[in-house]
Amino acid sequence: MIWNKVESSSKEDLRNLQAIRLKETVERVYTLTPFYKDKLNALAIKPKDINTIDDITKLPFTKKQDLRDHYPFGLFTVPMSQVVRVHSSSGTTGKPTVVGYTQADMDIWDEVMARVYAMAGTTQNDVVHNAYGYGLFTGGLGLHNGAAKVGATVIPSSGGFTDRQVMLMKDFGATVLASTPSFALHMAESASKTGANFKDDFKLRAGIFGAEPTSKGLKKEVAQAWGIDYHEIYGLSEIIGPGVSCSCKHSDLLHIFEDHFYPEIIDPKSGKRLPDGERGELVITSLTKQALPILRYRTGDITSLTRTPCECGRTMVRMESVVGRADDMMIINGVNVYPSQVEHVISQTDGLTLNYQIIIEKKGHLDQLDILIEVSDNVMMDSIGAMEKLRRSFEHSIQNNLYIKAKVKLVEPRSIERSIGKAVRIVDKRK
Ligand code: DLL
Repeated sequence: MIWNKVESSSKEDLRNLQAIRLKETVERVYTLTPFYKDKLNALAIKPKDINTIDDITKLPFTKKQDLRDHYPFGLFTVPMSQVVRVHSSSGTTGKPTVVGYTQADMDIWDEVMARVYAMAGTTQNDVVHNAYGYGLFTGGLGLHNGAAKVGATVIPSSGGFTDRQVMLMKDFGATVLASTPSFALHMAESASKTGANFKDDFKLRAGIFGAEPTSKGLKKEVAQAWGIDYHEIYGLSEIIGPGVSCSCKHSDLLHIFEDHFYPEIIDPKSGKRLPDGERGELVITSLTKQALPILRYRTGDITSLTRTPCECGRTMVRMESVVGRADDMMIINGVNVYPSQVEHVISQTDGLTLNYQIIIEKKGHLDQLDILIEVSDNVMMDSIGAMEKLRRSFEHSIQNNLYIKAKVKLVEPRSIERSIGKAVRIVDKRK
């Protein structure tokens, strides 16, 4: 089901629309924020120099630090009397990055979220169980308003209280689950602990999962555990919140709503634009935002773009699932590794679960990587020989696949602390 026919626009129509919107955005930030005026003047760029969407490469980048430097509302282009909502990014250290919305921004957010729900086939006949956290984090309210816009019944359960959530999902007949993938797995664990029969006790048929990097293995496990279609959603508060892109039922690639958010991929080191298909850092320009328009925002997320047609009929550019964040990349004795690559190797190993934690420490001059992993319920922890064999075989797989040495510790099922929102996978004690 396609929510808005713009999602199937011709390339030419889309480029024309993007050009008009980019020009308006540049004019807006140039006249209303001294920050962008100074940046554009320094590059000798005036709004009149922006005429096609390809002119976007003339524009400066915006970084998270720029938002922090103007904390809390310094980059807003409207008076506070026009700001109807404030959210912030989910970082836990330092000052958060604060974002604001006018009513028109809220309407766009609802619109793109309705497109997301339509991708997951959601209608007024659905019951959406929303376990994303409500509050300053954009997940809860973003997923809430989109579900309301398509007319579904929303259960605003927020995060935490896992056992209770599972009970409510069953009793209220939820058909669509919205949560982080790690929390969905956590809820599946909790449901199976109670001896639930997933097929008969629950009515779930689809899930909208995102907000954290997730390996193919974990996605498969969530989809299989609940017996549902897995739709991945991507987004970030600086651009709108959830609803920048989402995967339809035909592939794992995520359609970017590029009539509102213009994507580019750059080499994170040189800042040079990379061609379609190559992995690099995702940069996004908001094309319609009023309260906080943002030029070429460096998301820090590593992905690639593809323009091959999709069977669903949507023509908008697609991104692959985020491989990791540029700043989550672990450099272990000179080798670059993303946590999702470790997760992938775990998912390929029988007897291990996707509940794990990576701990990095400095031992002398060398980095030491410890991986703590819970074994599956069917692994006999009291068979020392079998456990040692499993441990060694996994250590070899890590070395063969990722070219790093790791010390692996296998632990009992359900012994690693679960997080309510985004999973905490890495503890870097070198920092
Ligand atoms: O996490 C918005 C969101 C809420 C997206 C609910 C999806 C569902 P922030 O708290 O600002 O916003 O964090 C944004 O989360 O730059 C990525 O690093 C990460 N992220 C979001 N979606 C995905 C995803 C929300 N599907 C940051 N895969 C982004 C991987 C994701 N990482």
